[in-house]
Amino acid sequence: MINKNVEKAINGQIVVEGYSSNLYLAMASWCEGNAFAGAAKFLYFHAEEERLHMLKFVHYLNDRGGHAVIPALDAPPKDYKDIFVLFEEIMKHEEYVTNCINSLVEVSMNEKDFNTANFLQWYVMEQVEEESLFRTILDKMKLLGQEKTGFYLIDKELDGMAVTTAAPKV
Ligand code: OFO
Repeated sequence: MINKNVEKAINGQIVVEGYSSNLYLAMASWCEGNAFAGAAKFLYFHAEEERLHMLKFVHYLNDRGGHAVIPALDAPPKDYKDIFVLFEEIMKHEEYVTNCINSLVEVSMNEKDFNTANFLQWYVMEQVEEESLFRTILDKMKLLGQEKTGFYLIDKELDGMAVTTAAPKV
């Protein structure tokens, strides 16, 4: 039977992953509505990836004899000043998620739940990849410039990246 504090912490992370999925879905919708088809495609993929992050926690908790609770989620923001600001928000959000995962590792270690600590290593590495991915996108945006032509070019770039980097994986 999984430790109660670890169960509570994982249920908290289910909220975070579910919110991440909805956040990127809302961002994809904004992109689609603002003629950024490539960014929309990329973010629709990424929303799905976050849903799988949530699901992986749900299955793990239930497999360990806990109860994964499917939560109500806060509504994500609907509007963004421009696509650069939107990706800056993603970067901040992913840094927040990294901190959440690290706290979860801390809880599992404090409770001597080494199975969970081991399970969480996948997420620890995933956050390294996610932060690196979004940092690269922001760097490219800075290079291309935050004007119409730069936005157009980054949208093309994201269209290609949607296939290669955001394919759902669990
Ligand atoms: Fe973006 O990694 Fe899960 O939340």
